[in-house]
Parts: sequence; structure tokens; C-alpha cells
Amino acid sequence: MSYVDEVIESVVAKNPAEPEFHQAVKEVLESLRPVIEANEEKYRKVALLERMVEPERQIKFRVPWVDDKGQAHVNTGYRVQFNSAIGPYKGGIRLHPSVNIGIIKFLGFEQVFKNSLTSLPIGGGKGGSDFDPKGKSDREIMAFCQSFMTELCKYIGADTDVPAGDIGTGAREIGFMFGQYKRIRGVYEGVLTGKGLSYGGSLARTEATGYGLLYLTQELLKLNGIDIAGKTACVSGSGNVAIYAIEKATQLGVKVLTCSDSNGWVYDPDGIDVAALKEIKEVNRARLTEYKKYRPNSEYHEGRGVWVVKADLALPCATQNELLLEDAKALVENGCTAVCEGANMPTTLEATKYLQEHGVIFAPGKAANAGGVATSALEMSQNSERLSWTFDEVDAKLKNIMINITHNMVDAAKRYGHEGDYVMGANIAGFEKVADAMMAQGIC
Ligand code: NDP
Ligand code: 2IT
Repeated sequence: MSYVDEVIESVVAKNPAEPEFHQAVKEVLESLRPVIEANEEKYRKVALLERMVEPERQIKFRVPWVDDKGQAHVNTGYRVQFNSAIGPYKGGIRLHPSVNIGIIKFLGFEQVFKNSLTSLPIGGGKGGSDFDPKGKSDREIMAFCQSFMTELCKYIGADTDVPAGDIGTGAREIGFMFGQYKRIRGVYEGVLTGKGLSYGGSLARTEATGYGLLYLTQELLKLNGIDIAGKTACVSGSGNVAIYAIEKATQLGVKVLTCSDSNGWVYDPDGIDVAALKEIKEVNRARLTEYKKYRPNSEYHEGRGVWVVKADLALPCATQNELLLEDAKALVENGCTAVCEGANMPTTLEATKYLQEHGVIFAPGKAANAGGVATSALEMSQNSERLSWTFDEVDAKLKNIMINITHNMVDAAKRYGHEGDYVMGANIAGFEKVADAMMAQGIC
């Protein structure tokens, strides 16, 4: 059996009931075959792949908190410190009822290669909890965040592990967590990113993932001889990534026809109104049913359905496995040009294969959404030098990073004779630096 197949088999056997983790490992290792096969003896000798798929550390803890009625609740907290070969662990915290160890491991594994692609010195990690922030009061959110950080603060630090936002964790949650870290540890340091601007946050971090997605999409289309201006797009999600993807897309002359949340989706033939979306989601924390009040011409549909709308671009920005084989078929049928992933692993393996086989340009999340963590690393730099850069400085650096990622991904695929396979390109480009660092650091 080949080295890749052996490692995939052992990951499945050792980690049963973690389907998302299996999926992420399969996607990466399958596409690394040409590199692994060329170096098989060398890598086997030092168990490189076995070490890459085993997190350096997994932390699991109790998070007790009390609601507004005086009732106590218990959630489970996680932090997976996956790989520190190229820098301190870095990655977000997801607060969503679906969170379990397999989800956090898949996200942590993806993060290792994504962070490497940014070319900045950050290792990979991820954390979270099965806590559901929906419908909770600010005080309940604070109670949860303080309890979560009371335990997590023992394992993180500006030079060891630097968490940030993800689904369910935005500026409000980061603020509560930062306050609790400082209180318990007694140090004022850049231990979290995505902080508020008044206490060490970076300008453009809020916008970074969505903006970065569009910078990469624009460059990738350009390399394929296509101008992004004048195109139409379907976006899923209506959270941090989706909102700023829609904003930048609109600035670049793209008409965005859809967005969604976990209850339903909106079709706006005149293009999604970003100001309305921000008010609904960022200010009122409301549902998308509200959108029609701002735009009477729009339609609201219950359930899922974003990918049946005819558009040139599809930008999944909600969650994992939200673009299925049937959706890929609908996109191809409607003549979709490109799918660029704003979310982490939103496209299933079968859907990805179908899109690639039918000539759709496909940019995987670990490249396309790397702008968020890249700007987090820029926030770390600013915290270290105790200075703040302007919005334009950060945005220019972000754009430059995304353009470099695009070229590295395109070139790596070409180097191994698979021109146009950007899944392979991104995985190889991300893998090379981590592998090199791990080889240099000995068996650890
Ligand atoms: P938010 O919590 O801000 O928004 C998430 C959006 O996705 C919401 O509209 C939410 O709807 C929807 N959603 C979440 N879970 C589901 C689900 N199970 N089914 C349908 N819709 C769902 O998160 P972000 O925008 O930050 O994150 C979105 C994606 O981007 C995630 O995959 C995340 O890992 C990834 N990402 C985020 C980065 C960041 O910097 N924030 C960086 C890189 C990647 P509802 O409100 O109804 O739950
Ligand atoms: O998936 C991701 O890259 C993030 N949620 C952002 C992580 C970060 O550290 O900014």
C-alpha cells in the first residue's frame, strides 16, 4: 500500500466518528501524492505524515456558566494545538452547537497549511465550544466567555497560541475573552486577534477574510484571462466573511444576487444591499427575514437554495459541507465560471471533483480565505511593535499576500504537471514549508 493510503487508513481507524477530520486529511494527502511519492523513503523514515496528522496537543475542558434566570449550564471547550513547526499556534474559536473534537481537528488541520500559505510565521490551531450564542443576552455571552477563558488562559499566550474569531465568535466575544485573560494572567499582550481598535486590534481585520477572498478571486480570474468586473455572484452565509465578501465584490463591480443564514436565503435581483445586511446582522443580530423590509424587490426563501441561482461566481461563506454534489451540478448547468471558498471546507469532496472535471475554476478555502488569519498575523506584528498601521497599509499588505498566495498555488500545481488543479496547488504550496521546517527540527 502506498504511504498516503496507509496514513489515511490509520487516521480513519484511530479517529472513528470524526468524518470531517477524515475528509480534510483525505483531501490534503490525496492531492500531495506526487510530492510524497517523490520523497517517500525520506518522509517514511521520519514518520512525517504520521506526525502531521496527529495534533501536538488536544485540550478539552468543562465550561460552566449561569444564565439570566439563575440556571447553571455546562458546555465543552476545546483547543487543538495542531502544529507549531513554523510559528505559535494560530487559529479561531468556533462557538456553535455542532462543535465536537472532529470538527475542531479538521479546522486545525486545514489551518496548518493555510497559515503556511500566508508566508507569515504562524503555526496551526483551532478551538471552540458547543455553546450556542444565538438568543443569549450580552450578560450570558460574557458569563460563557469568561468561564471559557478561565480554563483556556492556562494554555495560550502571545508567543505560544493566539486564538481569534470564527463562527459565533466576533468582536464582542473576543473583548470578553481578552478582559478575562488579562485579569487572570496579569499580562497585557496580543494573546488574541480580532480585538477592538481601542485595545490593540488591527484596522481591516474585520474586513480581511471577505476582502481577501475577493482579492484572490480577482487575481485567479485575471490569470485565466477573465475580468471580474461585470460578473454576477451567489454568496452563502451572512456573517463576517459573507458581509465583507459582498462588500468587496460590489466595489469590484460584481453584482451579488444572494446571501443566506441557517434558516433561509435571500435573492435580490438588484444586488445585495450591504448597508442593510450590516444593520440586520451586525447591529440588530436579527434574521434574514428582515431583509425584505429594506428591499421590497427581493425574495426570501426558507431552507437552502442559494446555488440554484444562475451566476458567474459562487462564493460559499457559511460553513463546512454546504455545497453538495447536486449543487455542483446546478452550478455547472447554469454555466458557473468559478467557485472560491470563503468558508472552511464548504464543498464536499464529490462536489469539488465534479466542478473541477467540468472546467469550473475552483479555489479551496485554505488559500481563498487565508486573508483573515494573515491579517491576524499582521495584528500580532503591530502588537509586538506596539504600533498601529493605517487601514490602507494593512489592506495593501493583505492584497499583496492574497496575490502571492494565488501565484504560489497556481505555480505549485504547474510544477507538478497539474496545471489548473488549485486544490493540489494550494496543498503542495502549504505543505512544502511545514515539511521543510519539521524535517529541520528533528523528530518532535
Ligand atoms: P459568522 O458566525 O460570522 O457567520 C456564519 C454564517 O454562516 C451565518 O450567516 C450563519 O447563519 C451561517 N451558518 C453557520 N453555520 C451554519 C449551518 N450549519 N448551516 C447554515 N448556515 C450556517 O462566521 P464567519 O463568517 O466568521 O465564518 C464563516 C465561515 O468562514 C466558517 O467556515 C469559518 O470557519 C470561515 N472562516 C472565517 C474566518 C474569519 O476570519 N472569521 C477566516 C477564515 C475562514 P446563522 O447566523 O443562522 O447561524
Ligand atoms: O479559519 C480561519 O482562518 C479563522 N477563523 C481565522 C483565524 C485567525 O487566527 O484569524
